[in-house]
Amino acid sequence: LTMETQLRRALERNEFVLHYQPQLSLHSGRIIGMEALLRWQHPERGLVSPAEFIPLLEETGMIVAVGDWVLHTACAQNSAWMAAGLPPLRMAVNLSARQFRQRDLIESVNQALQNTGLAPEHLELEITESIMIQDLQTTITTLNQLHELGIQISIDDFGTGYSSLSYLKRLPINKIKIDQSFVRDICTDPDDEAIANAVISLGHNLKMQVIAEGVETLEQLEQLRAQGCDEIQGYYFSRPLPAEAFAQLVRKSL
Ligand code: G
Ligand code: G
Ligand code: MN
Ligand code: NA
Repeated sequence: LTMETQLRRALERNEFVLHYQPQLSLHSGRIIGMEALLRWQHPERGLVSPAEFIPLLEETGMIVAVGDWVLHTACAQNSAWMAAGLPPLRMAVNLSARQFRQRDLIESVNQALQNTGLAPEHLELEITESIMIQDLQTTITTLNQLHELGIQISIDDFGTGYSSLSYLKRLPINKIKIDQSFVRDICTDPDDEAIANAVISLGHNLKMQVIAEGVETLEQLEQLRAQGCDEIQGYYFSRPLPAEAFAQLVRKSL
């Protein structure tokens, strides 16, 4: 079977799963949200990373159907957790460029919220800088519509693409995610420390929150806290977890 056929079957056979990685506030020390990360539970190969199949989903356009499944599943899970008594958390979902450009994106997002009863402020959509530079006018319109729905918007992998600072000012962005490539050596490389400082100041001056990704050590956490970063995400606190393990971690940390 070709990979494409296998992926089509995976969706039909419900072989995709979401794992959830907690995001920690450096102000309160509490879990305030999570990022939904797609995995493929392959019958023979076990858990397959999205790095291996997202590019093909994008090429074939299947990312729209799979992305819809991700959106619905993540919203349903967040809604179920709240109904089960977990504190309100914000669920971040990755949007690929292709999904962002689909004509009925707003309708899909609205449907996901309606069908699951999730309040829009408990959903965050992660977009990349590449989205911002393609067809700016459409990007502005789409982001404004999402913002009007009450959804949070974050920029993923910030600093690795080609965003113009003037776009940041013109778009309704709530949060910047500092890419893990700048976090890795933040304690030893003065250039990375300077970049993180600049991104944190930029974000705060534009009234945005700043989260650092790929935090693997306490030293990195302390450094980021000292620099005024708002939130962290990374293996230091937790790897992405299956739903039940994530819920247990939240209950344990209450
Ligand atoms: O854990 P990690 O291997 O999960 O993710 C690898 C890459 O796949 C990252 O770039 C991440 O943004 C992307 N990714 C993970 N889940 C999704 C998803 O649901 N949709 C899209 N478009 N990308 C995802
Ligand atoms: O592209 P995006 O930022 O959405 O993808 C996040 C990716 O980073 C996922 O593959 C996720 O599993 C991975 N990740 C999350 N925390 C860490 C970490 O602390 N270290 C490393 N190396 N990767 C991480
Ligand atoms: Mn992401
Ligand atoms: Na990222």
